[in-house]
Amino acid sequence: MVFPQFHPDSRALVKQYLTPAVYEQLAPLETRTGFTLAAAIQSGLKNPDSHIGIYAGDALSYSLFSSLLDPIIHVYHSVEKTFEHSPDFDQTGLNQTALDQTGLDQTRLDQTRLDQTRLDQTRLDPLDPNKAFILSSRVRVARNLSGFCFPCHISSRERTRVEALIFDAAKKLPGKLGGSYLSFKDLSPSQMQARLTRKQAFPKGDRFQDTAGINRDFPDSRGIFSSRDKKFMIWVNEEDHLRIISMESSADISGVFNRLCRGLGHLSTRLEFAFDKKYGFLTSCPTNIGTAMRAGVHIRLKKLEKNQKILKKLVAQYQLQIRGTSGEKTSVNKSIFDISNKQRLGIPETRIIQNLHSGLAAIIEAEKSL
Ligand code: CIR
Repeated sequence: MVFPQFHPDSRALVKQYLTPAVYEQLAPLETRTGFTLAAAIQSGLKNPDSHIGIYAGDALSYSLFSSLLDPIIHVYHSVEKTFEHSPDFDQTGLNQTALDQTGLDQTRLDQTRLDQTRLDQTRLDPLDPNKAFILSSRVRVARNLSGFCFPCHISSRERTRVEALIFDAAKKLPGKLGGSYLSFKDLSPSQMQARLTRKQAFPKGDRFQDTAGINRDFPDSRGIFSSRDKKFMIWVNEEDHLRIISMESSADISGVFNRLCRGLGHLSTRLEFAFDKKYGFLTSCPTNIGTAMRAGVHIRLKKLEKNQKILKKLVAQYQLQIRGTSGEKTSVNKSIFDISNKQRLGIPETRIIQNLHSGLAAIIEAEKSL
């Protein structure tokens, strides 16, 4: 057993918390599916600019490697050392009898609660009624199917089975959520390129995901389910088995969230998601656990772009995050910022939406006042 050598310039959290003692404890272990510490830290070893530098290969990785993952999660998510994820959805108005009749056990019930959660739109004032700043709103959650390896460790056979299960569940989505599935393997390279340009497909993952093993066999068993109106989507076998997305070109973040809740509720009756009382929904990247939700907008801020100190202060105050125009690790284009929630773990989904809404209202006020 040789202690791994991280790049001298690496500031990855995995480098910080993988002490010789933790390494000695974890290096000989493997999960039931054979996932090891060596595989989990590959991406961090090969990418010196990693922020955290570790991925989970299956649900059990979280408990088996907890002496390394817990301190990373504690720091990244700014949660207590003894964190847990117990979403406190408002149960008022929940028809318990109806839920009992579904025959779901308690764990399944916890998962379906999001379906019962609706943001009362009257509680949230319309943001940007003149459509001067917000170009689009998007809410996504990541999910993995219980009992299957996660994408960095999954076999080609299992990945195909995951795709089939998701396809079966998606084709039963009712009403406006209903649509069709596009399998990437049916596309020629030029058709794939055209879809990528129109953002109707997702590309191979970045070098962080690549070195973690997530891109293996791409584009096999990958694809996108889209509702007819293109406002509800499921990315299949990207960084997680499912990325469930609700989006539209408007500032109606609560409407977008409510659509996501409806879709997720239907899917949860047919698919069992990997969930844990301490870590919440389990994802490939530990940055996504908990609600596994990112809710955000594309917003044009011409004045705040030149006054980023004010913008950064507001973003920190409301626990938000700025990303580049095209997402993680990209730059800002034409003054369009991607602003979304930073908190995901130990916070209910509805509070995430409310914080985002309040933060965006304050940011728009600041932009107007400059
Ligand atoms: C890193 O450690 O920097 C990469 N593994 C990416 C972390 C951000 N997570 C993500 O995009 N899901």
